[in-house]
Amino acid sequence: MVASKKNVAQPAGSDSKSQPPPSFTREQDLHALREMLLIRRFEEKAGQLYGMGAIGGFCHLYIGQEAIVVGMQMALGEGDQVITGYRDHGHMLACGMDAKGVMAELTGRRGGYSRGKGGSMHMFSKEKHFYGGHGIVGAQVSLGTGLAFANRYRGNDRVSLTYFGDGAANQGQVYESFNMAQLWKLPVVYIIENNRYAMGTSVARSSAQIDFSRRGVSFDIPGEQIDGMDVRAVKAAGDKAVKWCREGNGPYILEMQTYRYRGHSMSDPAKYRTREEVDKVRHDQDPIEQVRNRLLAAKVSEDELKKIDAKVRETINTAADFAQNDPEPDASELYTDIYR
Ligand SMILES: Cc1ncc(C[n+]2csc(CCOP(=O)(O)OP(=O)(O)O)c2C)c(N)n1
Ligand SMILES: [Mg+2]
Repeated sequence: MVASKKNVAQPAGSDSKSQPPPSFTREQDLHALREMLLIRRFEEKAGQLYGMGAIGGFCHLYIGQEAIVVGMQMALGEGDQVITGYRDHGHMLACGMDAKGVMAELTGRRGGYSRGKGGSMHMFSKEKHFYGGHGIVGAQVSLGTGLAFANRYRGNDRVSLTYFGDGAANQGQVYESFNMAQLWKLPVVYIIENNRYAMGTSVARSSAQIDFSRRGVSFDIPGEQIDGMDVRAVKAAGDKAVKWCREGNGPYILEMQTYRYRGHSMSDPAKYRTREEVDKVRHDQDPIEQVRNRLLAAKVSEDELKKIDAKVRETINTAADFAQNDPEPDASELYTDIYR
């Protein structure tokens, strides 16, 4: 995964092709570490609970991709919005949603964000400006563009971060959205999380143009390929793209080159890639290890890092306990919050 860029209609001063990402302060690295660990430990626990039968239905883990949502969130301001597909636990935690509420939704309990009726793919938080959680591949792209349209219409300066996968990038409504977003100069950053697979289909087998940063070429939407395993590169790209949108220049595309360590969902035969491929990315590019190593090199002690991990584990264990002990929704909830 080389962070090469083939840009179109680049904004001025954007040629950072061979430059290393700007460094983080120690505080930024510590923050990124905490946030990424929170997501990883949450997902590991969700995987365990699923194995125990405490979680039913679909469940898609985000392990390996943590640097993307954490880096992008560091580039946002209050009121900016986030929308994504079904691999959404990391996005919610990065937005500041409570791990207890997310975990309890996975287990179908009352205290879940959708009162236990939405499950893994369908949670929302108006307070944290998180608009879901969508199971239909690509559907969130037109909705995210709609959020940007509303911002433009209301004349505020909010930006919509619209996340989708390499597989979703081949859906038709994505290009209808691109057209309208550029036509009306809508403030939306399209973040394509290229984790190299859509279920069991590799990008090479499914995509005529595998440089996703170029998917906006015919609409004149600028795009960049970013090393999505390096939280500093993500944050720097996020800063630039969000600024571009906030200043009224229209949409921006960021292709985040990343990798998912686990299967597509909880049932995945894993026959489409080798164990060695997964191990190599984990070993060479893990987003959390990168930050840990930087912090150790900056003389942050192993002990301090262990304390951070212990605190994160405590948060996750509390969330898991809550999610297993909170009552299920009352039967009368079957008839609330639904279209009839
Ligand atoms: C419209 C639609 N078609 C097919 C599916 C089945 N499906 C669920 S996930 C998925 C793959 C999407 O892959 P990608 O966009 O790369 O996201 P990733 O799972 O890698 O995060 C497919 C085909 C669906 N949910 N919706
Ligand atoms: Mg994918």
